[in-house]
Amino acid sequence: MADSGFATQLTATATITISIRDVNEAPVLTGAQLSSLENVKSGTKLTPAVGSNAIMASDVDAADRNALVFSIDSGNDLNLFRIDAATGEISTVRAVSMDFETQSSYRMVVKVTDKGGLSATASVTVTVQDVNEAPWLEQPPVNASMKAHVASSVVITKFIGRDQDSGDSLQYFLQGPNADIFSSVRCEES
Ligand SMILES: [Ca+2]
Ligand SMILES: [Ca+2]
Ligand SMILES: [Ca+2]
Repeated sequence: MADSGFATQLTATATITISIRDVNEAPVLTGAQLSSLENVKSGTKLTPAVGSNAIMASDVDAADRNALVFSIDSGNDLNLFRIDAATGEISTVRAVSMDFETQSSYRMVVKVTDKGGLSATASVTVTVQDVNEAPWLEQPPVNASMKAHVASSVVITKFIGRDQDSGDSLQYFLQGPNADIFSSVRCEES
């Protein structure tokens, strides 16, 4: 400020203090594509799929940075998964948690909340990878009887093999001390 009414100009200064009040800002969450083999045991952590990062959250407020809380907002209807509230890591809950043949992918919405109650959500997909599972005989071994001196190609007994994996074809073999008497096993689809 200055006046100009006289030969000598006078000036005055004042200091103004502007205080900026911190306002809480919402966290930011990045979703992920996760992956797991089927049939993994409870507590197995899901890993990022090829080309994807893990779930990541950030918050511009310094006080919130290490205090973000993760939760699964929706999509976990079967309670197959749990999320670590502090790290955002997702792991399986149930003993046989995911069956590729029943469902090969899941989609969930994950939420992160800061101390002030502001939140962000992002989607997470879980891809289940197929594992070859052992076949089984539907009918357990039985004692079969037959008459002596029968012609060849007589059906003595029948076993039905099953396999969970849709792409598998089954082969049947006889094992044991007398296996060579019964020369061939015929497989029939049923
Ligand atoms: Ca915040
Ligand atoms: Ca399988
Ligand atoms: Ca199989």
